[in-house]
Amino acid sequence: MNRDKESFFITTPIYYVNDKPHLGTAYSTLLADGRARFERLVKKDVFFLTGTDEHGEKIAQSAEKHEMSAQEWTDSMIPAFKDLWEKLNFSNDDFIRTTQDRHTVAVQKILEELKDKNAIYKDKYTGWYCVHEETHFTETQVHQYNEEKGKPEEHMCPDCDRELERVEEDSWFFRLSDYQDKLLSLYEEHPEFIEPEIRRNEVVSFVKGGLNDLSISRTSFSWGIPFSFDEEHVTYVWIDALINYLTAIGYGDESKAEELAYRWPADVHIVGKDIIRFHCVIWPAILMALGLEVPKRVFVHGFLLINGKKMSKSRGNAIDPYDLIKIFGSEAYRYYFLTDITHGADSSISIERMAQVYNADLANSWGNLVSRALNMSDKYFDGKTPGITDEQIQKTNILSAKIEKLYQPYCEAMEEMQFGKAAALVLEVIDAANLYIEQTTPWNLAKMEGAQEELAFVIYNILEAIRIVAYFYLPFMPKISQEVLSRLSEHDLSASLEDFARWGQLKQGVEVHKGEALFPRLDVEKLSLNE
Ligand code: ME8
Repeated sequence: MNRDKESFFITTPIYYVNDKPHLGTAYSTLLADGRARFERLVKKDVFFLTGTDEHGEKIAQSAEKHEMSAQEWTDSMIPAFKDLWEKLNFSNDDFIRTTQDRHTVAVQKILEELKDKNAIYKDKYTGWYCVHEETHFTETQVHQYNEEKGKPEEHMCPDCDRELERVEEDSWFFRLSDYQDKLLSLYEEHPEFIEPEIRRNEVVSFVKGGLNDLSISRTSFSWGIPFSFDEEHVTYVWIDALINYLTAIGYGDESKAEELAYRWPADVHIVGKDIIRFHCVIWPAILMALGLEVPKRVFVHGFLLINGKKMSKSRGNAIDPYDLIKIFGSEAYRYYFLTDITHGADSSISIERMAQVYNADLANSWGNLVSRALNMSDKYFDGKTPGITDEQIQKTNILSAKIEKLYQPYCEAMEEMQFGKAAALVLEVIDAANLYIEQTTPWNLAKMEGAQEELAFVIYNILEAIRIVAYFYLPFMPKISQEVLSRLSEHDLSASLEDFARWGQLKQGVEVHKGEALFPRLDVEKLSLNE
């Protein structure tokens, strides 16, 4: 917590532990990481939260299948998440697990608060429950879905078409039906609360259709957080899960009251389109009931499709993120998923496309530029960056002019989660620098008598463009950017993006390290996941 700076609190969904992390969950986390890294560059005080959702019937059933206790089972799944997140260089500031004590404290306190405020009540619940989706459905919803399918006698889940469980038990209910008007006003007064617009429209029409009170406790199993005032009841896993966003910033811990006030409301919750009702309807209603502010924004991303089809193990089209990392490396993995996908929409991904992007943007453009420039600097200036006059630095050239126009639109695109647009702006500078090399032909200048000053000017400009581009690429490829900067003897990366991007700061006469090729070209014909 640094109160001199503006807080920026960003979250991912917390993932169920009964599945290994996969392309989809890695994607949500990557989007949050790209944004978190950008916000750190513009000097916000970022708190980036991710973690795991470990309670509920689905997890309890998985544990039983594996002949483990629920806690043993969830513990055994954590390393897979931590390992992949580390491989992809995610910079989360916390990793919350809903089985941690701090979370039990926060959930129980919130339930007590909701009870004190008369926002919850006890009644009988009869209805249907989907264990896979961890979602309740009313008689009408189930009937309507199955009738539309032409099988009115069946009780399949409207979301995933699996068999539903009949539930008849005592339950605590949250008065969600009280919040219809308040939620509709929220969407209207703050259209930015749900982005993109297509998802906002979906939520608005859902809420306009009417809201039922929500069952928030279960008595039929015990793997959950017990209500402190009614211990037979465990908390409905979605209520438990949503509260993680408050637990992590200190809800329920008196000593962290200041941090809570500083961090809340969250700036962005990143979620997939499958969980918008929880985040855009139930969550703000709970917060309203508690008298807390609602998050500033829920950014909803689409689903990744593999060659146009939904990815799933049963279809056999799932791609293991580790296989992609093996072929492309984790930095190119990040670059591809951050830049080649329209983040609000469903997007097809493929290895072939990934290889194309890798070869075009990374091997031929960025990698090639760095390698040519560093080689020339090494060759013509004795392994050092060239020295030039102040007058030359001030002289506008095609590259400094381009860089001057980069900061503003790049930041706007990053703030809108349009990472592809932001990266395309950076790539324009790289293309311009490669063209500048072709046009200025430093190799000819090197042979020409009296052209030494001009040669120094040209190489300086190219290296300066590289220095600045590397900084703009930090949210996308942090390791490669750091590597490029260190090859230019640039080790202090603490400046703000705006300061760092000011033309003319390349250190003169410092060592340049040629290094290995950053992105060796891939032979697309020979690519195979089984290599
Ligand atoms: O829903 N493409 O956890 P979960 C893109 N525990 N993203 C995908 C995806 C795909 N094909 N498949 C999954 C839960 N995701 C709850 C969340 S939050 C308080 C509780 C991403 O493990 C997407 O973000 O099922 C989706 O929302 C999330 O994984 C679901 O993860």
